Amino acid sequence: MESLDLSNPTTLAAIAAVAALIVIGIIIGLVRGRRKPELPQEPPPPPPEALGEERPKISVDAESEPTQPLQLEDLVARPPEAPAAEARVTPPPAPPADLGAFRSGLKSTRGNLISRLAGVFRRGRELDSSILDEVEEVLISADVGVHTTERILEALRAQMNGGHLSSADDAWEAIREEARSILAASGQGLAIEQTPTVILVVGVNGVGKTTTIGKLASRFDRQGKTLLLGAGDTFRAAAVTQLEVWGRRVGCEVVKGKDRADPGSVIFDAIERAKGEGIDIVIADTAGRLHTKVPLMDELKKLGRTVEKALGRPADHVLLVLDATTGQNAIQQAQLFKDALPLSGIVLTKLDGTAKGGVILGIVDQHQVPIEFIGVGEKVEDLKPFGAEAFLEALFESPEALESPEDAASAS
Ligand SMILES: Nc1nc2c(ncn2[C@@H]2O[C@H](COP(=O)(O)OP(=O)(O)OP(=O)(O)O)[C@@H](O)[C@H]2O)c(=O)[nH]1
Ligand SMILES: [Mg+2]
Repeated sequence: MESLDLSNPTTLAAIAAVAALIVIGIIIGLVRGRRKPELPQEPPPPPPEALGEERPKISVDAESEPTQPLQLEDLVARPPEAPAAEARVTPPPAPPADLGAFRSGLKSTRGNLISRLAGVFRRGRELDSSILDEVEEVLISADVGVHTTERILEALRAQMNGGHLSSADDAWEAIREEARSILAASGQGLAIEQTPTVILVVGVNGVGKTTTIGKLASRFDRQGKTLLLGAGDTFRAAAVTQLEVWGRRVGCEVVKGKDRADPGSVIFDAIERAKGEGIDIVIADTAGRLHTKVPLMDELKKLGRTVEKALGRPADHVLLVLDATTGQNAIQQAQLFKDALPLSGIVLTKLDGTAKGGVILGIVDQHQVPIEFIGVGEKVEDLKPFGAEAFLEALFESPEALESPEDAASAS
């Protein structure tokens, strides 16, 4: 074997190259062997209990279904006693607006109107024109009024002549349908679109204006609106005090003037203040005055003009309060107020009393002014938005419903 010539530079260079390759190989081997431990470790998945600790707001339900991807709603805190399954139940559709209130409020009406109509349409009776005379008598005695009674009879007659009434149920349905079309524009609610929205509340003495204002203010307050009440009934000191009591109860301020101040100036101040302070709603009380005294009606017209001056437009809503127990008189009052101011809606109070609810049909039909609220008691929660369907449901509940012992007693 030939010995290496270490004096030869070529041989030396080859040896150096081989040595360098060996060193590089060793280094690469070392690096490969050490790379794994040097890399940062993937964090181990936290145990479920640790997750539970970190996310105390996640519902029990979400944790019991670990295979489900986490949803945004799972991160929303829920009270522990409200299981998620319950929270996800679709709420039942809202019942027609306060059917219960109408039922009890119209109890005497149902006793009067519906049980008597049920008597007219008793089963097996032949439907001839003599039946119309009886229906007429019942409707008139239920305060529906001559004008509206005639309208309903006309509808019945037309159906009868056209051969569409073959049973008592058909006749019953025809009356209900006519009532539904009379009430179609009622119960739309008061639009609160402008700031401030001004609501003038008018009506004769004692119908429930101030009480209605208090109840309305409470409703709006619960809806998060800011309110100012205007004590426009400056003729009686007690009227201002009564409004102040409601203001304190609701937590809103009352703008008042000096004794016997001009009602216009009080309402003007209230509107100016609401404009300055960005208040949502001004509700103005007015004196309950005798509608037969023309100068007092003139006063109301003047008040309307003052509102327009302060607001730059007429009052957004003029609500006429009528006492349902006054029957046909309420229909006449509506006419007089309508002549003084453009009425936008009616509040019919005291339907819990001896009122005959038929008057609702008469008022709306005759004056074409919608009913927006009904009063069924003196408490703050006794003002209900008028819902035509609920009203009809309660008023025209099947005659059989009256055969329950409770209703039979009220019908007698
Ligand atoms: N049963 C019943 N009573 C009511 C209802 N609304 C108001 N009242 C009562 O009717 C009476 C007169 O109510 P007010 O609010 O003072 O009537 P008003 O129209 O402001 O009367 P004046 O200020 O005198 O013009 C009060 O005793 C009220 O509690 C109602 O819906 N049902
Ligand atoms: Mg009053």
